[in-house]
Amino acid sequence: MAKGKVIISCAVTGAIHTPSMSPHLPVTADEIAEAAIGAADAGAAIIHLHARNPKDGRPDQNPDLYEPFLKVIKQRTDAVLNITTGGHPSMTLEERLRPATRFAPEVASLNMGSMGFGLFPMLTRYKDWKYDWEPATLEASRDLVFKNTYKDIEGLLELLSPLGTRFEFECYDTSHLYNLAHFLDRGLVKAPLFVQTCFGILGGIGSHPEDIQHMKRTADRLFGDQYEWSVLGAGARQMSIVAMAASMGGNVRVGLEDSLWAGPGRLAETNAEQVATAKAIVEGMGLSVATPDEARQILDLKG
Ligand code: KMH
Ligand code: ZN
Repeated sequence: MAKGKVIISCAVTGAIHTPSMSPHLPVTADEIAEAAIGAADAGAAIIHLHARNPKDGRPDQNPDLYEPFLKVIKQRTDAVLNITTGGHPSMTLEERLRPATRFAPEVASLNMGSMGFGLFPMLTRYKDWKYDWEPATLEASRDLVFKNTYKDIEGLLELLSPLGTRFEFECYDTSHLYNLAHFLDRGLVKAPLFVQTCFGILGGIGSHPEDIQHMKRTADRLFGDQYEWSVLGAGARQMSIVAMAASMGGNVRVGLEDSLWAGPGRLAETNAEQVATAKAIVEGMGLSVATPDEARQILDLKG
């Protein structure tokens, strides 16, 4: 594979942002499909997907809600589809695994450790926003553990690896990189590892440039040439993290799951807009963006 190919992933809706935070957050199957197709057309090779209940926008892991948008996205793009197994931190593991188990996607996310998951700063930081599903979800979030024990991770690998699904290993701090190295040592995961380092989630590492360098250095030391590095930045620093990682040889993830913003005080109107910005940053550095088939080759996906 030619050097300098950057894989752009786009996470189009996620489970954390709520409809009242942005009118542009995709909620229905049609909206999620349109968002994904727009992102793929704009240059995203991988689309990371969650479903929501169309009635109120809550994250929902009912596979029947995934089916219609998966079908349309497959018909209209050749993007690599990546289904969440994280769901929402308040869901049970069994619930979280239902869609990936049913659809055996090329890629599924795999969260590499348990952590506090701070949803509540949204309310205090953004005073005009309300958390749509309070009090239960917001109050519960103060006491919430995003549970990803060694047993959970092992069970997930045993369930999905035989289906040919490979993983976006979501690592929110250096401890998660060490957890991944542990599974590599035990032969339960195999290279090339697609390591998604996540910055700026309360409960994980921050989004300072030194945090990004530290995660990259640690991953380099643990995995050498056995991994592909990607970054995602939660919130307003999304694009500066894209720029920094691309300049350091990384792949990037954008999308409304991780940030609602297109610029200071300006909401992104589409996922495609963020993908186009990321692509311009990458190409402005003289690098080029990987096609879905190039991403398949780089990450050794089943296709
Ligand atoms: N929004 C990311 C920081 C998952 O879907 O498995 C977390 C995520 C988890 O993407
Ligand atoms: Zn996700």
